[in-house]
Amino acid sequence: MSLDAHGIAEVLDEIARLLELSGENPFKIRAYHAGARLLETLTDDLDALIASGALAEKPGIGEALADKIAKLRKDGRLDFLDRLRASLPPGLPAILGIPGMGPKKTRRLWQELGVVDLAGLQAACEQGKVAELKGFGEKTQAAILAGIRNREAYGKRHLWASVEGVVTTLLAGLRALPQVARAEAAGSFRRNRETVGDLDFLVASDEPGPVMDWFTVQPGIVEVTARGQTKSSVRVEGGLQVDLRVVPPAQFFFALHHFTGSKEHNVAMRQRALQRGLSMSEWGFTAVGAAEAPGAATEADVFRALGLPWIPPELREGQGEIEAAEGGALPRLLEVGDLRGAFHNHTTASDGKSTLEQMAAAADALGWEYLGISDHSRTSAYAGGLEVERLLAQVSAIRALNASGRFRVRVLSGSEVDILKDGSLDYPDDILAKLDVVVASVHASMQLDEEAMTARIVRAIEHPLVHILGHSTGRLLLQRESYKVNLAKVVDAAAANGKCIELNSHPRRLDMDWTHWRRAAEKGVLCSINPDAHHADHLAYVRHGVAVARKGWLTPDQVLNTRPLDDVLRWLRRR
Ligand code: DGT
Ligand code: CA
Ligand code: CA
Ligand code: ZN
Repeated sequence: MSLDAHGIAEVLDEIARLLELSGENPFKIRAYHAGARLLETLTDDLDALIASGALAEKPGIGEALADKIAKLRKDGRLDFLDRLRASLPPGLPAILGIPGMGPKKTRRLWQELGVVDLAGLQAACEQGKVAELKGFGEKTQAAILAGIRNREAYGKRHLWASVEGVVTTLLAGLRALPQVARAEAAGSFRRNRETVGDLDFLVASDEPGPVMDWFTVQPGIVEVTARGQTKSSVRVEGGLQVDLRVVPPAQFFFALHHFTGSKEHNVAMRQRALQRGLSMSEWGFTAVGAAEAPGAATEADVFRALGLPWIPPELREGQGEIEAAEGGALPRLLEVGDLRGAFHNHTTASDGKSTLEQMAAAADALGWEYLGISDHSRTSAYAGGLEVERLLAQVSAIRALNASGRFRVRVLSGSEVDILKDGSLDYPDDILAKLDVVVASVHASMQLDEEAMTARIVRAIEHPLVHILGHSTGRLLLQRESYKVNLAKVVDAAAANGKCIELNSHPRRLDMDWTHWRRAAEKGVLCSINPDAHHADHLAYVRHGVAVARKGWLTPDQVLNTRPLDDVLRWLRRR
């Protein structure tokens, strides 16, 4: 894969670090760093500079470096870099990831203590050897140890929902600065990925200095890892990295598009631009031929220049969105306001924290027409699963509540019935038949092999009294993998039996995963956006489900709980 100017700058910085580890002479090292800075701030078109030979004329570049940049631009890799890496102990570069451990210090620990990897570094610190080295001391040694222990937290991804607060706070703060014309969060956050690696903020301003000053001293920042005129990076509590880039207002929408990504989407857009005689980068368009390069006063202008309508960020995953946009076939994506209710929610009868009445009141407050109550079934005893008598008592209570007229919402009696190990259900048919809505879920025996698990779930889907398959993979994001299941077969079974698959909106579940919905919907499978609420406040989780549904290209008519009450009742009763 070819690299853009920023990608190449990162490689040049890496080369500089590795050269420093090798003990190379400082002039050589400085040249690579200088090359990286030049590329980061390049306003000319890189391809044109390479083609004309003008790159080698730039201050501090020279023929050799220009040659390496051209190779990186073309192939995305360098033999030179591979050889450089191979010449060093393979565990050494990882030490550079520890805060405060630059190449110089790392080289000294290697040369003087024989430290060649993180495990060796940790041992040396624990034995007190690092503190004894000239220029290190107790404090540095303690900081290195803390850094090693934090590494795991720093390396991980973060739930979308858990970083939303940081985004909201920083955006509000940035937008309030007098120097800031615009501010947005780009990257995977803007694309509604269910987890994010880091946050990418973009600001339009002619005065980056004060913006960076403000950004790097915000409360909650535990470390400033880079502080520059155009880009700064910090870490906040929990290890989340936050990047801020400040660009001149005229570049803002190009940069916003670029740093929203995805990489795959960007590559496809760049190819399309080239076919139209435009070279595209995060700085803007450059005309390759005689044509004039258009600017952009909105993000839609960027797409318009390539003959496309604006593509919602959620769809920019390089999965055919450009073709769909070209053919006028972009979907009208689901919105939270399209929802008229939901089916999978718990109460204090099982493991919920809110009563039936509190749940109904919360649904009323959202203006919902219907609210499904589906508490756990008897086998899920750990979760207060209901014995048959208690379930029947709840059915009567719900009937009475609806008759009382206390709430506008129509409460539907239901169950989240366990799919037992063999695929049978946790209540007999005559009991299930009394319920308005039956959600069937796997909660135990998750270790089955793929074939057995798939057969188990398919059997539940085929059960005539089941309406909806609950959280279809059992995953807990960043905590527990999906159980082994062939989702293509599950989707086919749902299609063949006219069943609905849930999009569980709990921010740690969000399954079925967004990558499966487009195909499922094309096969006619209905989606149900369910909050799986265990508290009245959790009904609002549906917005996370909607975010993922949008990534899955879902339109309102492909989602059961956009339909009015009468249609929903008809659909539920047709079994
Ligand atoms: P993340 O942070 O792992 O959740 O995912 P992203 O998509 O936020 O990725 P990130 O933070 O590395 O970069 C933000 C965007 O910048 C990415 O979606 C596309 C753009 N970008 C970054 N590096 C490259 C690159 O080498 N080539 C291209 N075409 N775009 C890139
Ligand atoms: Ca990111
Ligand atoms: Ca980033
Ligand atoms: Zn469940």
